[in-house]
Amino acid sequence: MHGLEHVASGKVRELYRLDDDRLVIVATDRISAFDVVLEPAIPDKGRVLTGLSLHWFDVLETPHHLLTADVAEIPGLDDATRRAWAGRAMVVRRAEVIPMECVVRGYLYGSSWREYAAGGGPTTEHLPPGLEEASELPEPIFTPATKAADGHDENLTEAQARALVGDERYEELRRRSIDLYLRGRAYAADRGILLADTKFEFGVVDGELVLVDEVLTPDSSRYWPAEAWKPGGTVPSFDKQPVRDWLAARDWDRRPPAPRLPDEVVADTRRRYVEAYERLVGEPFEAYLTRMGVR
Ligand code: Q0N
Repeated sequence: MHGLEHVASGKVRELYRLDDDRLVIVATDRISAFDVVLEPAIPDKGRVLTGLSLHWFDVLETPHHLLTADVAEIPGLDDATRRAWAGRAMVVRRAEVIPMECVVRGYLYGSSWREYAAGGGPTTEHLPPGLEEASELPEPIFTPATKAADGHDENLTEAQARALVGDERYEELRRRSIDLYLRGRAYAADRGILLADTKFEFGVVDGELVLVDEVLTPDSSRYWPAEAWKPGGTVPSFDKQPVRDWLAARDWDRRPPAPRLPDEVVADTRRRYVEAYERLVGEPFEAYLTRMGVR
């Protein structure tokens, strides 16, 4: 037992209250595909994602909400929880979260490609005609979305986004988001990984606009192996492709529950997450686990 008040559950993360000013985000090993949480979990996936967020907070040098990822600094945890949370928990400053997901896309893919191919919509309103699926965009586009009541993302037109947060805030969020995306993309490209698109969340603490939530993780971003990218069709996901391929071969109708993942698919997927960590951070994942007191 840890005694912290549970604040919210996401598909893969849990949020707790530490005190009036601080929250604890715990990344679990749950994995989702096609918006459904699968079983079993992927061992250490939450630690890979937390390790990647810590790395990006470190290298991006942008105002953010992270205070510490050292579980020794969380008061009142029993030994079992401290061990379970090591490497996967972040203590963060409580922010007033901006109610808009700041999506940046450098390539035309996924829901945005489908929208474009069907004749256009909010995410593609400023794009030229004649682009192919997975093509690199002339410049990154800011395609914000809101979380609808059912938890599904709803894309906003630029006018809707401006109305939601105000013109000044909109322009600040767009500038900060595109700048972070471009810097993250250049960093990843140097390590053989394409950052196709990503989603940032921001909040306000003491009047300052800070990056919150997870940052440039495989769950909030679309990472592609650089050598596998080719415009004109689908591109395999760096992390989840083994899961997607296995589910596709099973002919699952995408209604829960999904079929249970076999051990080989779980092991293969874990390797892909660990490889993403090692390529992006440039150290063995085991070194992260040791530093965080996990093993
Ligand atoms: C917050 N969410 C949405 C964790 C993430 N620094 C903050 N201050 C206040 N609220 C939030 C943060 C952050 N980060 C962010 N909800 C509250 C995403 N959650 C979903 C559940 O797990």
